[in-house]
Amino acid sequence: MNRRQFLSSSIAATLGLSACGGSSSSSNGGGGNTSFKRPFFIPEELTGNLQNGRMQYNLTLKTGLSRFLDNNINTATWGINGKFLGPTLRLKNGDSVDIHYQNTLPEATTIHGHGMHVPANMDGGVHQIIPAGQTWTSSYTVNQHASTNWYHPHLMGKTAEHVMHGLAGLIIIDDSNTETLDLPKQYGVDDIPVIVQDRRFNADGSFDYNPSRREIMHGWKGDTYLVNGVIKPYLELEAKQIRFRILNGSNARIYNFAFASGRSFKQIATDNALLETPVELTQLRLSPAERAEIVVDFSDAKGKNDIFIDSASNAELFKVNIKNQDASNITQLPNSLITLAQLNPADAVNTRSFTLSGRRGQLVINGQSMNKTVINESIPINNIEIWEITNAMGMDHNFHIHATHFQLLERNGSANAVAANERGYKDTVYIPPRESVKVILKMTDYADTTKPYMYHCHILEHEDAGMMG
Ligand SMILES: [Cu+2]
Repeated sequence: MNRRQFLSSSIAATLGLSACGGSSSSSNGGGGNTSFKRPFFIPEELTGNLQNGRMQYNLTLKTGLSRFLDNNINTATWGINGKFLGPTLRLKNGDSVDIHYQNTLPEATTIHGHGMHVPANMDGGVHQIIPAGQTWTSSYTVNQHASTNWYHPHLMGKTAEHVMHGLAGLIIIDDSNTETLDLPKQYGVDDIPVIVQDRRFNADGSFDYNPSRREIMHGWKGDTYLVNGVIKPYLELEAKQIRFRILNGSNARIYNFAFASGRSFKQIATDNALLETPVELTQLRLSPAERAEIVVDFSDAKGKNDIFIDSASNAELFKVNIKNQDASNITQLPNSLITLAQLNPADAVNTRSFTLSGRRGQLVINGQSMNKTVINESIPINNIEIWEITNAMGMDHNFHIHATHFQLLERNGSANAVAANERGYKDTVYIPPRESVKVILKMTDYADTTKPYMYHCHILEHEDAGMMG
């Protein structure tokens, strides 16, 4: 691997230096002749081992060599229990779990449970460092709705680089409500995990990740797309309703997911819970770290195929081949999925404002750059609060809050501007240039006066450049 190019100086250091030149990227043309030749990869499902009443999950962070490209070239990567990405952790609401992260990598990192409602010292944020050679255990009792969450590094100043290496995996939470619903739920068969990321490759096969100052400011974007770590795979499916659990696992790219045919689909879940009712869409926008579960009805498509695309960049992501035979275990998507407890703005006792902006070459929130030793905001437990978040810049940002979900009240001062598929539980929200959002939230269960949670832009280069508190 070309470590000099890949392991570039930290994002913050790059921003502090004068602007560096253009990237030395040598594009492989978005996967070129690898198109739809490789099977879709389904990450292993880890259901845990019961020990003394607690479910145990053993994860090993390690280096590996992955084969993304066609020309027998290896790419040095990091993975969890494998070469690239990690297994899907399957947790049940109410279970007590111990997730053991053994770090066999050459350097320290952290692993954050994104979307998980857990105590601050179990969150895996910038303060829960796992030194090289050591194991850190995240212990908690699962206490939230069924949802598709994920785990990824959160080391201050190094998150973008560590995720780029390959550290990420899904956490699927199940609960009793969701189990009773007639939803596709056979993992890897009609319930398909979809982690979408973008990369660039050097001629020697190594990842090319050496963001310039400009790329840090505008968000680093690759020219080649990976779906669960595979370039343009194909997926064989039965002609019936199929559920996709989609994670935008990219550093900065914002996707508009769609089918090449224009086929419509129903979104059934946002970041942290099912939607109350399915929302029909033909385009699904996800900014980095956002998740969506969708159900696509292929019962009319026996023997046909379709391509899942990013209509924002016109990229083909993967192909679905629908089997030319009758489907088994058919499901019928219900019209009513869940009743979500709604927070009432009239009950809010506090309003906070967060302005995302640039200052003297730094990316800041309320004028301040992330400082590990500063607690920027103290939120009383069970306070209902409204947070107004403004993107004061002419570039994309999003906003992620640890510890709890929120509900979107307004975009640019208008409740009507909140799309139907955003009216659910969220932990990350896209804020277009010069726009604002208003969300309502309540921190519950895990008061801690010393160990903080984070809030930040989830464009990883921005987060590493200080846009975090
Ligand atoms: Cu940002």
